Amino acid sequence: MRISVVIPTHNEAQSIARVLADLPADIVTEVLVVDSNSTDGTPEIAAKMGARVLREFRRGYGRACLTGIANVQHPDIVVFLDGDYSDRPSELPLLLAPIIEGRADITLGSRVVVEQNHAALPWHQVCGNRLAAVLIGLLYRVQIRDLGPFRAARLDVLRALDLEQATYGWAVEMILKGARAGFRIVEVPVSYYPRIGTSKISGTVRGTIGAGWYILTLIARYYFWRRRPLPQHSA
Ligand SMILES: Nc1nc2c(ncn2[C@@H]2O[C@H](COP(=O)(O)OP(=O)(O)OP(=O)(O)O)[C@@H](O)[C@H]2O)c(=O)[nH]1
Ligand SMILES: [Mg+2]
Repeated sequence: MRISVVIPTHNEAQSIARVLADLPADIVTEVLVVDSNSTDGTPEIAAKMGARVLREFRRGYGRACLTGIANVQHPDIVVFLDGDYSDRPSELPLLLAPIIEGRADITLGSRVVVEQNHAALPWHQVCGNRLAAVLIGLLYRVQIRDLGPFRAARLDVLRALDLEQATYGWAVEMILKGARAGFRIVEVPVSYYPRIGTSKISGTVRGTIGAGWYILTLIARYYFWRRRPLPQHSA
């Protein structure tokens, strides 16, 4: 099995070395750091540690992940991981197992299951993600509890979903389209710690409200406004 790991970064010089060092080298085939305009030496550190670094000058978390998907070198599975050392790269096998065993097409690292994680997750993020997860359960019949960034999927599944969300929508698009296409989405409990360095997205109440509103409207939009027919997955 070939495993590619995609890590979006924007000024994560304080943490990127730890993230890369903790990746299980015997499992991972390729590490792709997709960097947007860092000014703190993040890409240089990543390159020195053996990662392939891509420059993506357009900002947006989803954009960086999409650029990663477009540039991975023929993996069977793609793993998405943040560069702030909130997730533990050593837990990557937990995300891979259900896919390798043929039980899942997409796996999502859920941060709300492990009790010790609660200090690292601000209440506004927990509430926003819970609300989105409940809505997804009702409208799309996928039972999840979180919208964590640490996740994995088969490359052919990602390609079939024709993902396009370049910002906050990334967190839900693969779940919504994946559910509608009949792919199996499995949640896996993972550890979560306070980030190293400064927040770029949802560390603030303002950021969470912006992201939350965007995500909730997208859940409704994809449900009511079936813009494009999606490929039906059999088996
Ligand atoms: N390439 C790229 N990476 C980004 C961009 N914005 C954020 N990132 C990276 O995406 C990852 C997630 O960003 P975070 O700031 O941790 O967002 P968050 O996890 O919602 O918020 P925290 O609770 O502060 O951790 C980090 O590795 C960031 O460096 C961007 O515009 N482009
Ligand atoms: Mg983070």
